Amino acid sequence: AAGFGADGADAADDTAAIQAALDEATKAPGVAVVSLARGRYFISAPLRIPPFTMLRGAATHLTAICASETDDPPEAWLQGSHHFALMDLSLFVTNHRHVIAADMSGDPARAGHVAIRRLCVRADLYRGHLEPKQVAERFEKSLQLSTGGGDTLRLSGPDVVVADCDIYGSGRSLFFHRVLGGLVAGNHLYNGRWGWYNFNGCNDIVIVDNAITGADLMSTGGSYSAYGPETDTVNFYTAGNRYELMHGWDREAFTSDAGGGAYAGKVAAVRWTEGLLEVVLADEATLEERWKGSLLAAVGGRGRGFVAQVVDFEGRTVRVKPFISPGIANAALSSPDAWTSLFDDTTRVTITQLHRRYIFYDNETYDAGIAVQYFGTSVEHVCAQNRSWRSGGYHGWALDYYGVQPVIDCQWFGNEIVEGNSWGAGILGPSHLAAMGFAPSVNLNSVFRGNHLHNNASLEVLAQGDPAAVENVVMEGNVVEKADAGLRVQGGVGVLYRNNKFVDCLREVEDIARRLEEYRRKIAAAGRQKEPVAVWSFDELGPAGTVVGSSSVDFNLPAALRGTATLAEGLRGQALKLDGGGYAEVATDDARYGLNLTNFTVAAWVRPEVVQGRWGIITKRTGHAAAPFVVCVQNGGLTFEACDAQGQWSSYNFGGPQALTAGQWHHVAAVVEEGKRVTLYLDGKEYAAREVPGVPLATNDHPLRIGWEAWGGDPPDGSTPGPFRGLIDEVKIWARPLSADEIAAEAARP
Ligand SMILES: [Ca+2]
Ligand SMILES: [Ca+2]
Repeated sequence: AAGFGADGADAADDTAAIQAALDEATKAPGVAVVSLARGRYFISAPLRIPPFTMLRGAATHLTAICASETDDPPEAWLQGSHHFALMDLSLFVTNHRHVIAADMSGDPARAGHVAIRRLCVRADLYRGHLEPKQVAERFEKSLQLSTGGGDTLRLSGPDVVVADCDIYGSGRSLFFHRVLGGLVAGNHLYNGRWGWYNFNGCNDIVIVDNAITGADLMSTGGSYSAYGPETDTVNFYTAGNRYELMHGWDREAFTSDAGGGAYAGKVAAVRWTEGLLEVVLADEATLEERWKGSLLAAVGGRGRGFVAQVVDFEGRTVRVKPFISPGIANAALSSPDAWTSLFDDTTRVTITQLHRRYIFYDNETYDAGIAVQYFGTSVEHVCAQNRSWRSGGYHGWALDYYGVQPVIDCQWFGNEIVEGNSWGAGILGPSHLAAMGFAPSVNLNSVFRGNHLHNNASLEVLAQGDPAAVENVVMEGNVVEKADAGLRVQGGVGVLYRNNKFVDCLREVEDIARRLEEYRRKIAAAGRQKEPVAVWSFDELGPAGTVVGSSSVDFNLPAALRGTATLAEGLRGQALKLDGGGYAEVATDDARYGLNLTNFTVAAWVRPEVVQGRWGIITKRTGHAAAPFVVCVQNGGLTFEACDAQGQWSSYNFGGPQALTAGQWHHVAAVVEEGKRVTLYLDGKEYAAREVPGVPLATNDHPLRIGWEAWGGDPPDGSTPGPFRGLIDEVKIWARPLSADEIAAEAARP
């Protein structure tokens, strides 16, 4: 470019000279190289890199381009379309939209064949002495480009290489869209404010030996997604990368992502024809061109676990290519009639985006919400020999994510959770390595072998909405040390756990489904008794600061006084006295598992000092979680809330009008007939009621809290708890619905 007047030793603008050299390069036959000699070059407008052109400096640290400061930056400072390369340069940019961009169509005729090597980018639209208002304006403007701001590198099409670069930008560090064949190796990528990285609709990608750092307090991580016209992302190899400091948004160091689906339902017929399987859907599907290449999977009934890729379709007939070994295919081909019995009228299939064959190997994650998450569809992924510090851990999560998205045939080998604290807003819990499924979706055939969880992390099987939402899990040869629970099993069908080693765990295997089942039997017996299963009269302090709960069954239900909770003169004898800084907690197994009641009554005497706002009376949860009952004072009224087994709160929640008076004793009661009706009583009279749909209540393993709720305050807010202020006395729980007369008798003043 020196021949065109670019001078790296003066402060004069070099835009025209470098652009002239680049334009001239298009006249050369074959590939042209435009060289920038050692020095510093200034540009005031974007450079356009023509096809078949390389812009190359003397070395990364010897040739630098600096873009002038402007309030109106171009779409990208370096803009190419296809067949271009940038090498051995540094680029310094203040205000920017995107920094380096190519044709993003993914069309092989006009996108792709891009190489970016040994490039250093420092792009910071917040550099210098901006006023807070200017920072806010620039941030908001950047969000018009993507939810993570402008892209530092933005590339598309076949054959894309980004290697040995150092990429620091204000928004997303890297955006690959419809890249077919990509290598991202040896880079340091810095995600900016709300920034992340994303591979959308890409196939055949190798991501090795990179460091990916959250460069801002609000940076997050990255994803492989299939959004827009894309319905498949296939073949990712991710190894030897380091992910660190992801604190913004959901903090996912890695997640797959692509909500959507074209069909979820039954199959009318199936047959083998012309080398493909023809599946006739029982109902109408919303199939568009983009669903070619997507996943068809059987998620329930006969043939569940079958996976195939959609080739084409006409009406309700979908032609698919099964993902099976050639041997099986040959056997089936020799007798095509065998395919007609693959499915029957119990079969449920889904057509949804395809994520297939991701390998995560030898990656390290520090400080993230999750290290590796399969969010929805994932087929044949392997996650092996990865290590995590202070992240949520690793999981595959089958979801109903705007479509039924299964997890099928995924494996987890030799991963380590070295430090296992999972931290969120005011929440600190154990990390996990988990197979999770949310009905009507399903997680099938997960294998966990040889993983090592060093501290505060658990192996977990979690089926939500239906025990069969997770089916066929093998967990063997794993080691869990220093954890509350070594292995937690909540639901699941065909869960095999054996030969795992638990060292210094409070509980080794916590099979919650099995424990709930045992407790359900006890509760059923208790439901036949007239007397309550639990009574806390708060009359005297027992051993270790607890108040003894009496029980008609053999439940051990001591209520521990927490914080500033104390006892004071109450309605009958003494009562629980709360000043907003404490509560009583019943945390035994008998409470955590046994108080997952189905048909029941909870009642208490309360004398609130404050009735405005939302304050817990009796709740079975210690944080935001599905709960079988939550009874609160809310804005002068009384509310009942509960989550159903399918995760919906709307089935059960309701409240009544203002009726409580601060400083006066009131008797409150909730009578719950599961799947039928919930009735609230105030001072012995029916106060509010609602019919509820025939859906069972959620269960959890949380303690019972008296005088506290996870979601509260004035005004009520999800980020602040609602500790009760005032007196609570005579808290009672029955394992049966009481009649109106019985409630009236309870509410009779002493
Ligand atoms: Ca110059
Ligand atoms: Ca009392």
